[in-house]
Amino acid sequence: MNDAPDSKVPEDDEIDLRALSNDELVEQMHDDLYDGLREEIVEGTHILLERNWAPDKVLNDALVEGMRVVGIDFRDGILFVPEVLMAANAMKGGMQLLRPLLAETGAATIGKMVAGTVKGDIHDIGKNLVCMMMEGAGFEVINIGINNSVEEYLAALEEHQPDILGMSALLTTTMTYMKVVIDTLIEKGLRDDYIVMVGGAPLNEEFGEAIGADAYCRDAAVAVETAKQLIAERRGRRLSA
Ligand code: B1M
Repeated sequence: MNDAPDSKVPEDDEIDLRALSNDELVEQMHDDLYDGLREEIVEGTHILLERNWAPDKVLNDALVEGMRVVGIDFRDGILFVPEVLMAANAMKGGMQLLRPLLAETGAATIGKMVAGTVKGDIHDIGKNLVCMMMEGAGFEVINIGINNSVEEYLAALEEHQPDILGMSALLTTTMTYMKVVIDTLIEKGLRDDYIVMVGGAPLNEEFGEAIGADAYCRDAAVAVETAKQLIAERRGRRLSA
């Protein structure tokens, strides 16, 4: 029998993240996210970046994938709200590091977006991801946070004059508020001034169409591609008008 201590597991049982291979580290980060360990997530993010991982690879492989598992276990009643909150907080720690790096990879501003989660809804991880990815792709993003009333959306649109209004909802009970915002834009004669993009787990293509949005975006990557495409189409129309 070999009594020598495992070199990767120091005696105080703390795992030395730096001693792990990339695959082991990503797996460990999924576990740490699940356990809501913010410091470990920040450290793991640092290490992967030091190992020259692209920021979007760290985001997708280590953080988003970890959060997906958290989501499944929350849905299945294995995790509860406080644990999910801790996981979300840990994820935010990693995202804080990645945000400026993702933004740096972008070229000059190619458009402006005001984005926020709708009234009654405090979910912001996905919306923040979309904002980060849009910044990374070169958009200027004004993130107006969570629980936005129609008045707050309108005030932000007036103040920042963006090309795009992005709305996020994670609850079936709040997603219908997107229609309230779009209908108000129509009432005020402002609808055609903005591209309206919507997203969030309970939405789908049909819902986006039914409420009169320009696009439903399944995820942050789709949001970036859709935004680029719709802005190009809009600018093309203006040039030919
Ligand atoms: Co909430 N929650 N939650 N939650 N939560 C869900 C959404 C839920 C599906 C969990 C479940 O039951 N399986 C469920 C909703 C059920 C329903 O409506 N049918 C639910 C519930 C019920 C609740 C509460 C009511 C629980 C309670 O109190 N009993 C409560 C509601 C509070 C409120 O908002 N008023 C609540 C609270 C919370 C926490 C506070 C604990 C926490 C939020 C922390 C935070 O955001 N700061 C939380 C979390 C974390 C989740 C889950 C587990 C994960 C959400 C998430 O961050 N996903 C979620 C389960 C799930 O979705 N699997 C759940 C990761 C994120 C990257 O994905 O947000 O989908 P997502 O964003 C994606 C795309 O959707 C898209 O791009 C993003 C990135 O790729 N996208 C857009 C999103 N917004 C976009 C906008 C765009 C474009 C694309 O515009 C341009």
